[in-house]
Amino acid sequence: MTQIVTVQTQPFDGQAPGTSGLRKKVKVFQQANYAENFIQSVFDSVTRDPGATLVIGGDGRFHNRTVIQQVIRMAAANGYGRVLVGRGGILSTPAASHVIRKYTASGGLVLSASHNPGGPDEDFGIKYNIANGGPAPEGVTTAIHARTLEIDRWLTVEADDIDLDRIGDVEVAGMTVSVIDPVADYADLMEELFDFAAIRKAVADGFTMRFDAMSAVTGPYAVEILENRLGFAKGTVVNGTPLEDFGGHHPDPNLIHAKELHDLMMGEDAPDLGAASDGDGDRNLIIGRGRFITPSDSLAMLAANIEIAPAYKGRLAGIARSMPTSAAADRVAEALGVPCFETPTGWKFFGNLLDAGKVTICGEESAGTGSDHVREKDGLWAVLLWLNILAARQIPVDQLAREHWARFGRNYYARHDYEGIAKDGADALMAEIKDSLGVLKGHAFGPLTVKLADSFSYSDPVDGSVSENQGIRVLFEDGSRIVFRLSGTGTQGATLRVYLERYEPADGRLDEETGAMLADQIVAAEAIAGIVEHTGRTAPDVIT
Ligand code: VG1
Ligand code: CO
Repeated sequence: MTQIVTVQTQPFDGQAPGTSGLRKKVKVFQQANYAENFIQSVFDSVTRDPGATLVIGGDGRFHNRTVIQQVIRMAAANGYGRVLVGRGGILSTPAASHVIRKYTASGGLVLSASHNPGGPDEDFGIKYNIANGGPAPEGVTTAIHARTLEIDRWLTVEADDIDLDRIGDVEVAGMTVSVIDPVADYADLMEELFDFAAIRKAVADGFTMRFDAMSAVTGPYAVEILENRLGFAKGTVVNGTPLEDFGGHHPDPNLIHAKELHDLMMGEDAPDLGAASDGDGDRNLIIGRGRFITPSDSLAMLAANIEIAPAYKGRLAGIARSMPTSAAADRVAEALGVPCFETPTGWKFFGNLLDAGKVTICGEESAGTGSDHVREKDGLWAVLLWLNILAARQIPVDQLAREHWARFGRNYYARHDYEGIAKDGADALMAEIKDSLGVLKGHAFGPLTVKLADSFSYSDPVDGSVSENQGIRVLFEDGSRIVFRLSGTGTQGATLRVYLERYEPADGRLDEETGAMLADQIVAAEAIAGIVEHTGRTAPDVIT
C-alpha cells in the first residue's frame, strides 16, 4: 500500500482569478509549501474519476523540472492513475491542450509564465487546463482560489525524482508516469490540418522564411515541422533550443522583443515570411517582407482565407475575438455571413463557443490566434495557416494585406502599455472613468464625439454565465474606439493597457502610418483617463 504523506500547511492567497492561472516570481514559488499549496488546491477543486490521467508540461523555464517532480508525487498521492509528461518537462501550451484531448486526460498542469522572462529572479507560473484541453473557466479558477484561502494540508508520496529525459513508462507509488515525445503528436495534428504538400512545393520553388523561437518552447516543434517535414533550409529556425532563462530575453513576440526579426524583414535580405512565438508557444508574430501584420488583422486575414486549408474547407461556423481586439474580424464575418462573437480577454472565454461548434477560429490582439483543433491559442498553427494560404494564393504577405483592406477596409490599431505602475493609481484611474461613464456620452474630445461608453460585461451564450468589469469601452461617432483595461497577468504592481482603434473604409486612407492615424484617439485617451496624473508616466512603456 502506498504511504501517503500529509504535510500541514497554512492558507495563502493564490491570486484572484486572473487571465492565466498563478503567476509569480520564482523566489515566491520556491518558498516552502507555496507551489504545493496551489497544486493541492487544484487537486482538491477539480472533478475527475478515480485513476484519471493528468498531463504535465512546461515551457522549459527555470524551476520547471523541480515543480514537475513535485506534481508527479502529489498526483500519485491524490489518486491519479496516470501522468503524461513531455520529455525534458517540455510541452508547449497548445501541444499540452492537444495531448489532454488526444489521451482523454481529466486535465493538465501547464508550467509557464508565457512571454514573461525566466530565470532565478524572474517569473514562473502554473495554470490548470480542463478535459476539453482549454484553460479552466472562471467557475473552476474561482473554486481553486477559494481553496487556497482555506487549505491546511497537502498530500504527497515518498518517491525519487523520475528521469524526465527518457521516453517510456515508470511507476511512482502505484501510478504510471509516461514520458512522451513532446513534439510528435502535435506535429502529426498540424500535418492533418494543412496542405503540407503545397507548402513543400512552395519551399522547393524558393519560398523562404525565418522563425524565431526566442530560446523558448517552440524550437523543437518548429525544427521538426518547418525544417524536417516541410523542407525549409536548416537554420530557418533561429534560437531553437529552449533555455531556462530564454537567453536573458523576454520571449515575447512583438516588435520590441523580436526587433532583430523585424529589422531583417524590413531590410533588403528579408525572406518571404518572418514569424516568432512566445515562451509557451501560444502566441505568434507575423511579418511579411516589408509588412508587419497586426494580430487583429492577422485574425481577420486568416478568417477570410481559412477555407483554403484542407481541414477547414466549407466549415467556417463563426469567428470570435476578445473585446479589445479590433473589429477587422467583424467585417470578415459580416461579408462571409457567419456570426462574430465578442468575448472578454483570455482564451478561456472561447472554450464554450468552440465546444459548441459556434466558432471555428478565434483571436486576441495580444498575438493569439487559434481554432477548434485545440482549446488554446496556437503560435505555430497560425504560422502554418499563413504558410498554407500564401502557398495556395502565391502572393506576398504585403499584397494579401492590401487586397484585404481594399475589400474590407482597414482597422488602424495600437496598444499602449503602462507597466509596473502603482496599483492604487491604476485602480483609481479605472474607478474614475467608471464613475464618469454616464456623462461621457455626447462629450466631444477634439474631433471625436463619444457615442457610447460602458464597462464591458459578457454573458456566455452557451452556459449563460456572466463576467462583469472586463474593461471600459469608449466608442466614438466616427467608428473609432478606446478601451481601458488592467492586466491580469503581471507579476509586479499593475499594468494599464490602453487599446486604440480607428476604422478606414475600403475607399478610405489605407496606406498611412498607424501612430499618425491614431493621434486624436491618443489625445482623447489622456483627456478621459488622466493617465499622466494617475500613473506618473508621460509615455507608455510598450507600444504594440
Ligand atoms: C494578456 C493578454 C491576453 C492573453 C493573456 C494570456 O493578458 O492581454 O490577451 O490572453 O495575456 O496570454 P492581460 O490580462 O495581461 O492583458 V499568454 O500568452 O500569457 O497565455
Ligand atoms: Co503565451
